[in-house]
Amino acid sequence: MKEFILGLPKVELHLHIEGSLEPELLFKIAERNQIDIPYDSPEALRQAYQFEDLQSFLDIYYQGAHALHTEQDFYDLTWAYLERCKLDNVIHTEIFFDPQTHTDRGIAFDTVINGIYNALLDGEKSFGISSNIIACFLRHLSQESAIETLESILKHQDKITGVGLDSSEAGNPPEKFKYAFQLAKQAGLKTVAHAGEEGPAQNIIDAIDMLKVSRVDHGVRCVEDEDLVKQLINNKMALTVCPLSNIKLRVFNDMSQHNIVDLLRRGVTVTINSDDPAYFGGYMTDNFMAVNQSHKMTKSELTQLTINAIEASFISEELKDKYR
Ligand code: ES4
Ligand code: ZN
Repeated sequence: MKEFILGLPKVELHLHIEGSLEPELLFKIAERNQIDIPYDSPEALRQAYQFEDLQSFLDIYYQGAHALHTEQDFYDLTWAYLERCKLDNVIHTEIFFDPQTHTDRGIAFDTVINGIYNALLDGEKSFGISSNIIACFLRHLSQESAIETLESILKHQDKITGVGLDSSEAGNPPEKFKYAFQLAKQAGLKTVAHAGEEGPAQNIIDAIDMLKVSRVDHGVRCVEDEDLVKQLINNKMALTVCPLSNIKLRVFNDMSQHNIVDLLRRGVTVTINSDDPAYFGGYMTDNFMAVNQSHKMTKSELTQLTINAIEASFISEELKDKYR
């Protein structure tokens, strides 16, 4: 099955590019930017990646992202991720970035988007990997700040497909960003949001109703509301599930407790994604392998995960036809 999974074409819909920063690259970038890292080696840093919950992860993740300064840094980060995509047979990826993590410390929006975008263009040329960019608002910050960020996003709308919502879910419900998302939609951007990761099923309902999302990031707590699960099935609303992330952040105790295969068998449009692979211990193939190991899936079920991701992606209909 390892060979089948490795060879299976994959589509990634939930990947924070800052979360793909491996300790080795972090050390290299920090050195050239003359930033001090309070660890002796990349191995020592990796050892420190033990999390109790979402917030304990986010604290370390934002620290790591602060090493990124120049356009070259963002290019190198994105390029390293694309090289991993190639190894994992990822044919299309839709990547998140967090503009405010960088603009709030004086890095220009242009620096960030140009570095990421140029690497993606080269990834398409060299590896044939197609891609889209989604800019996420940090939900622990204000809606005002999100709207200010939206203005920058709109200046680069030729490179950005949609907006998302990430960071601390507890205490920052979808409702807080209703107006910012309305403005984004009016401008022609797609919308997605993290919901039902650590927050309740109600956040999934609100992301769909108030933020008009095209898909839900995580969404695994939908099972707490039977009517919602039925609605997700009927409306073919996709969930971008991140199995290894959910174990690392203790959303589930272990992989055998994870509900993704149950949801798949019930007809929910679930997909497998890597979230923050440098922090959670695995890229796309690793996530597929981990789920298959504890749930024993058929080839047809594994293939369905890719079909679901193609359908839920923001690729043009022509390109979808090519991938189908
Ligand atoms: C994230 Cl796993 C997760 N959840 C919410 N926000 C995030 N940002 C980066 N990874
Ligand atoms: Zn995420």
